[in-house]
Amino acid sequence: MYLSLSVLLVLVSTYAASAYTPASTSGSDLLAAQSLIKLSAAVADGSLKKALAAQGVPQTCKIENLAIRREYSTLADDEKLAYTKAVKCLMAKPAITSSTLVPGAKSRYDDFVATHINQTLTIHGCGSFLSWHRYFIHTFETALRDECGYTGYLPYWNWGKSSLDPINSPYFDGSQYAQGGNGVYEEHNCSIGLPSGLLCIEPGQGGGCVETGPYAGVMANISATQPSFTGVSPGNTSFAYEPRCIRHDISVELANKWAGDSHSVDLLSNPLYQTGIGAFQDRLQYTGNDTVGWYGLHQYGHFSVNGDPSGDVYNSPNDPIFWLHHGNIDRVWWIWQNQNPIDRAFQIAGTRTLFNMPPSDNATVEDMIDLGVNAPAVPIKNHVSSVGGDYCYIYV
Ligand SMILES: *[C@@H]1O[C@H](CO)[C@@H](O)[C@H](O)[C@H]1NC(C)=O
Ligand SMILES: *[C@@H]1O[C@H](CO)[C@@H](O)[C@H](O)[C@H]1NC(C)=O
Ligand SMILES: *[C@@H]1O[C@H](CO)[C@@H](O)[C@H](O)[C@H]1NC(C)=O
Ligand SMILES: *[C@@H]1O[C@H](CO)[C@@H](O)[C@H](O)[C@H]1NC(C)=O
Ligand SMILES: *[C@@H]1O[C@H](CO)[C@@H](O)[C@H](O)[C@H]1NC(C)=O
Ligand SMILES: *[C@@H]1O[C@H](CO)[C@@H](O)[C@H](O)[C@H]1NC(C)=O
Ligand SMILES: [Cu+2]
Repeated sequence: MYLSLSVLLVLVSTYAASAYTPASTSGSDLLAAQSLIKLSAAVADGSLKKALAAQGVPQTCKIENLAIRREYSTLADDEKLAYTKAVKCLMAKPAITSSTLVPGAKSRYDDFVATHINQTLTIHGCGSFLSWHRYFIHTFETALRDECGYTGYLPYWNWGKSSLDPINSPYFDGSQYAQGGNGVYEEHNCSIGLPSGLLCIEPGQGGGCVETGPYAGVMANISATQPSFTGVSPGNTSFAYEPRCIRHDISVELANKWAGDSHSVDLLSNPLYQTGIGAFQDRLQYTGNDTVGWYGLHQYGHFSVNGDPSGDVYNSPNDPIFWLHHGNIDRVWWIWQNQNPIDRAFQIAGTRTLFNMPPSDNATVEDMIDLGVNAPAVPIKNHVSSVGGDYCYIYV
């Protein structure tokens, strides 16, 4: 009796794991296709090149060099493994960052984490958010290719696909083809959803170390900065070497409520967010105002993975899902921009500090984006088009 019950349980859990079906993202995929057509037209008739040139930005992208970024779940198994292998290669290479400046930086991967921590207060909730992260993920993609022999491009995580069942999804199912698994169960309290603090994230089935998937056993090296997950403490000093496991508590509740494709479609077509880049980027990054809570898709991605470092805005790139998540952040910006490629290319809104604290001047497209040891500083205006400046990529 006992035996047959456990056999049954195994069968049921095997069935449950293999029963994952992605939810439809046809709404936002259609918007992406429409944007691609508009972008192609603006390239073909020379109008985008002219608009970029008027701001002193060259357009050197040629069709034969065009990189195509694809949705992670559409990659073949060997392509997924090649991507993961390159990420792990960066984790195994020595850091460039000086160990005096950042004692916790042990790997090339950590160089990226250190840069993000260092600038967190001037690259989120402000004018450079979208362009800074576009340059950041592009630089990471370039490092994978130039330093680790990767021949593909950065994949992205279209949140809607895993909105019904994130834990068994190709991003998090804990197989070697995923970008992680859930953490082992560890008791914990709800986490406050930042920045509004209105919505508590109920504890899920994880909370402890991630012991499955290709990054099992990988240590986060640089000390936590502002952890929101219960039981994780900030480092004794910033940038300290405080190695610890990566933890997840993937939230099915958040995925169900805030990641469905209708949220992406709303962001990209509701007239409220079509008025200008300010309204668009605010909806993407907030979790509500003083009275009403929600999860913008940017906050959703980080906080639905939760744990450490995804629950720590500063250290979030220390979780490899960061790159796929920000791939899709960049993609939704790209879709939004290319709904009107000329008018929307150079739009910028917001100041130079997180939620304008302390108060600062408005950001401009002439502001420099500095990625520390990872890449040369380049002005924002060179990051406004995926086929302008040094960029040459599209999303499919
Ligand atoms: C942390 O440092 C160790 C070497 O001390 C390295 O093996 C590991 O990959 C680093 N972690 C990351 C995320 O780069
Ligand atoms: C942090 O930024 C400051 C100011 O730009 C820079 O001097 C310092 O080298 C940076 N530190 C790291 C770890 O990148
Ligand atoms: C959860 O919160 C309660 C009440 O504040 C506290 O007593 C308990 O230690 C917390 N549990 C964890 C795992 O942090
Ligand atoms: C902070 O320093 C204390 C004393 O050196 C040490 O016991 C503790 O483990 C450190 N904290 C972390 C998170 O490493
Ligand atoms: C908060 O957001 C809701 C929904 O968007 C809106 O109706 C309300 O007016 C906002 N309240 C404040 C104080 O901004
Ligand atoms: C900064 O931008 C805001 C919103 O677009 C605008 O109202 C304000 O006048 C700008 N401030 C300056 C000094 O240009
Ligand atoms: Cu960030």
